[in-house]
Amino acid sequence: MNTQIYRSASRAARSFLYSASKINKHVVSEGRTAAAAAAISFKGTLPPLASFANSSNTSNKWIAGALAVPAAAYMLQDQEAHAAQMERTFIAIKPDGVQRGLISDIIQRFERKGFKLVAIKLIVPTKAFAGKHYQDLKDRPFYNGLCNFLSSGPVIAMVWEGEGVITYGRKLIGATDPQKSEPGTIRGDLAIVVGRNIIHGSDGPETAKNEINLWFKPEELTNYTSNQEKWTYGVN
Ligand code: IDP
Ligand code: MG
Repeated sequence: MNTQIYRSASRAARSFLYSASKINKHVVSEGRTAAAAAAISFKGTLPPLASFANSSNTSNKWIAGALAVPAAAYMLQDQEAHAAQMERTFIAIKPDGVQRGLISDIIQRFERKGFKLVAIKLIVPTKAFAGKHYQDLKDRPFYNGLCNFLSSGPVIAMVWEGEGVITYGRKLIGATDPQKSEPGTIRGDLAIVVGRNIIHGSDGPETAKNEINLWFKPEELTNYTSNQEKWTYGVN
């Protein structure tokens, strides 16, 4: 399916539904329930949405009654597609970043980019937990010291969501060795040596999935639509 057409169609459906909900909340909520049932088996090609978007000269009641169901179906399908598109990554501010008072600076960089925070907590990991997190490095000479360090104090554990957030999160963070990190990156701006590089970020989709599962229970991950999204994403 053509993503661009699909997105515009979904946007039109969403804005339609918003207007319809102002007209008649009861009818629309019934429509949503029906649409939720319909959406389970709804997999076909989308019919044109022009009739939804151009229906302003039609009576409000007719719009809410006749179109709430298909419009809600589009919206639900859009939410599913949107959720499926949106990547998540695990980001942690290590004990050095927390102790140096860099939490807000780091979070601000992800927020200002447009990424969405979907989980956050402050925890002191045990050494065994740190060992699990860094298990891929267990043969490296610095592994023991690294695990001691990660478990030496509070860590801000976070999950960030957005298109390309895994790869771009790593760009925001900068190279592992702060001496090689570009200015403008978190490690480039805020750290000097590799042993105190203040932040962790998942390095790929598989790692992101594993690290999110390691640090968070499923119920700790939130799902919400940010008000910014319609301004952060769009195709012209
Ligand atoms: P990354 O954090 O950029 O993904 P990794 O190679 O996965 O880098 O290493 C994990 C962490 O181990 C680094 O962030 C750093 O804290 C630490 N580390 C990596 N290389 C060295 C090293 O050569 N000496 C000491 N610590 C290191
Ligand atoms: Mg790594």
